[in-house]
Order: sequence, then C-alpha cells, then structure tokens
Amino acid sequence: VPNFDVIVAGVGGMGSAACLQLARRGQKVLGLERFDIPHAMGSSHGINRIIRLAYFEHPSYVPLLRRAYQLWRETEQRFGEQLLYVTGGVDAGPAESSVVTGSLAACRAHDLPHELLDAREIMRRFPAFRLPDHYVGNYQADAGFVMSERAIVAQTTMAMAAGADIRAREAIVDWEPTAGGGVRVRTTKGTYEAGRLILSTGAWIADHVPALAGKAVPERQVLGWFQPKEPQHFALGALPVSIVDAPSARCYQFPVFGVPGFKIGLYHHFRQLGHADTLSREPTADDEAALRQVVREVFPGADGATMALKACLFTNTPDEHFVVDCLPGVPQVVVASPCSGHGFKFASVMGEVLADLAIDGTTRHDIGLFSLSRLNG
Ligand code: PYC
Repeated sequence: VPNFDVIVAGVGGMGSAACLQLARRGQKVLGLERFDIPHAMGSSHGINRIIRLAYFEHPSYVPLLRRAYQLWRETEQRFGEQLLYVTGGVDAGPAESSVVTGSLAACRAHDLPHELLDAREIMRRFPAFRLPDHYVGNYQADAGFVMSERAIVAQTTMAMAAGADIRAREAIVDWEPTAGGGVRVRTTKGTYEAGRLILSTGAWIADHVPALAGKAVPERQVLGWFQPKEPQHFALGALPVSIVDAPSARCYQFPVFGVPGFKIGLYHHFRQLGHADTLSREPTADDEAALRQVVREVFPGADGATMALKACLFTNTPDEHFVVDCLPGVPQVVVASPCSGHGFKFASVMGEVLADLAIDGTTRHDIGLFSLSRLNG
C-alpha cells in the first residue's frame, strides 16, 4: 500500500494551501481531489472572493487575516501572478446592522485604520451606490479580493514543484484509523496509508466526518454578473468591494474584473439546503430576479443585461464559524472545511494552520473559535 506522511482530501482553496505548506516542510504529501483542479462544483469558482480585515463576523479572525494577507503576497510573488487586489471595502447598512457594528468592533479591537461614513459620503466617493439616507458604512482601505480559482492553481502548482503528489478525479470513499496510529484511505482508484489525514472536502465534509452530520450543511448560492450602464462607476479603481445590508437582502459585490459584468451575490440566497451531490448548480430565472432586485435597489447603474450566473455552495455551521480541529479520539485526522461561505480569503493561512496541526498536533495561531466540540455543546 503506498504510504505518505500526510494525505489531503480535497484540493480546493484550503487543501491546496495545506499541500503547499506541507510539501515545503519536507512532508511526503498526497493530495486527492474528486473533481478537476480547479472546478466549478464547490465554493471557489466565479473568479474572486472578498478579503477584508474589518471582520464583522468576529474580531478574533483578524490576526489570521493579517497572516493571510502576508501569505497571499508571498504566494503571488513566488508564482509570478497577482492574486490579491486591494480595492478598499465598505460594510454598510443601518447603524445598528451587525455588518456595521461588527466591522467597527473588529477595527476597535485590533486598532485597524477605518472611516465611518454616512450614506451621502459613500455615494459621493463611490457613485455606483444608492443608499437610504439613514445608512452608514465602515470604509477599510485594506479590503479587496483574492483571485480564488487562480490561487488554487498557484498553490497546487507550487505544491507539486515542492514535491507533493496531487491527483484529480479521485474521490475518497472512506477512511479508517490504522493500528499504528495512522490512517488508511480508500478512494475510487486505490488504497493509501499515511501518518495523518487532512479532510478539506468542503461541502462533502459531513460524508467523511459523522460528527458533522447536520452541523455542516451545504447551501446553494448564486452569483450574478450584470452589465453596468455606467461602467465608469463600476470599474476597478472606482468601486470598492462591499457588503451591504440592503433593504431586501444582505448582499456583497465586487468591481468589474475578469468578466465583463458587475458581480453581486446575496447572503443565504434562497436558503436552499441539501446534499452537495444533488443541489442544483443550474441558475434559474428566480435566481436572476432576486439578484437583479438588489442591483436595482443599491446599484441601479448596473441594471444592464445579465452577463453570467453561477451557482456555488456554502457549507454552514450553526454559528457560521469555521471548523478547524483534530478529530476527538483520532488526533491524526484534521478537519478544515465548513466555512459558512466566508472561508476562501483564509486559505493561505489555513494552509499554515493545517500543516501545523498535521505535523505538530498544535498551532501558534488562535483557532479557539473553530473547535469541533463547540457544535456539540
Ligand atoms: O467572506 O466576504 C465574504 C463573503 C461575502 C459573501 C459571502 N462571503
């Protein structure tokens, strides 16, 4: 049976970063991906994902984000291609909205430079926005986006260059601990053994970790790209990334980049939950209409022809924080996947965290928020 130091199941954002960090540290790594690398069935396709320091979800993500920015810069330099674009970011809504209060709390807790702007000032600086008078927004200059699909290509390419054995179109069927304290992994193509196993299978994670059944729930999410009628206001350089508690839905958006359209998504689109194998990846007219309604509300200058629609998946935990932990009673197995729709920006630093956990069983990074046991409390 072929033997490795570490098997990484799922070579997406987190898995490819883990392969890279492990291979760099001299580990004999096998990375297994059920689809292509990269692919459009999971949580990373559609060009880019937001990165931001003023983290409204919880201030304790901020130190990880600082390190994530550093590692994205290091990866893009070594790979020779820009992966991180800084555009500035606005977290906007009524003053009491959790996007605004949480974003400000993260800034205060970590002394992040920021500006609290009223609706009129946001619209003056960034004419693409149309916001109700009572809205405010926290502007944070370091926000931007990561080229998610290219980042997976970069991390995978660099992992292979560092010696990792990476194989696509090979899904894990099951795994079991071995008597010697390692793991045996059965796939659609063979059986392997390793000292450690990292499970970063995204929306499929509950198939491999029974403790996550009902606690890591895939959700269908649809992204839309709309043709701006006022392109100058939606261009890179003119528009920051933003998260807006719009009157009809919480939405997030990007300046035009990579495809000829303004990209927008809605948090918890239609709350369509199910198994990752069966949730439809086919966008519908209802998806398009829901996205267009928010475009008309907040970004009316982008209400032109639809240019693209894509469905991807969130994998939600009950509190929407990640799970990054060793399995109780099976410490040779590390879980990192259910990221509740906000994980990609962390992939670079999660590679470091996962390599630490796989090699040392512990990490210097604070991952206390991400324990598996909290979900059973
Ligand atoms: O992490 O910035 C983010 C995000 C926006 C929408 C979903 N996730």
